[in-house]
Amino acid sequence: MRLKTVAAGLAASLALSAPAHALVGYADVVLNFFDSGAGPMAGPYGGTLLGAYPVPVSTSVVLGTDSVSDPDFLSLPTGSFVTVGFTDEIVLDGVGDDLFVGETGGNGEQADIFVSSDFINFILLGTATDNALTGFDLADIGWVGQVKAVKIVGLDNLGASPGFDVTYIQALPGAFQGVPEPATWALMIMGFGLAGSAVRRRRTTTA
Ligand SMILES: [Ca+2]
Ligand SMILES: [Ca+2]
Ligand SMILES: [Ca+2]
Repeated sequence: MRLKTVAAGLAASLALSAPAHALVGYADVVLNFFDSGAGPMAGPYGGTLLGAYPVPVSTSVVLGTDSVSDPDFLSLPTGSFVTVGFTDEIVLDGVGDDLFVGETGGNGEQADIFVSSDFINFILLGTATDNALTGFDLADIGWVGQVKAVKIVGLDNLGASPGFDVTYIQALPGAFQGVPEPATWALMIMGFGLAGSAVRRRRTTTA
């Protein structure tokens, strides 16, 4: 993670438009999970940093923020994946790194990170490493538009809990905009209304 770039991004986005919402967005829904069978047990497993592992866990442990008091994780052995979505943020390419994937425990694990705007086509963004919050810049792949889903695919069976140990997925200010405010919605609806009446006028004219 390039701290200077992140700091510059933070400063720039705060100067341009103070977000009305939280400063950092987190993936908030699990869309899909696939168990490749490469791990030691069927279904989602992982654990807590100070507890036992590998143990069965809910895939939802990857949602929301990381917490020192509750550092649970989902392990993804080779070929296993989890797909998460951002439903209360609009994730876009902002200044510097935009998306971050957290992994706990340094055992050399890696995962390929894919992004999608339509839940169908997933584009490779890069490879996340172990024991860190790996940052990705959407500009590096020429990404345009909104990231609605992020897919994390485990690449190995390393560590005491085999596979890539996902803790959380985060988007930075500048990389997302809050859900449109009521005033913005009103403007958008007015815009649609105007466009609609223009079409109606043209239709009337041609008729
Ligand atoms: Ca960016
Ligand atoms: Ca690990
Ligand atoms: Ca592991």
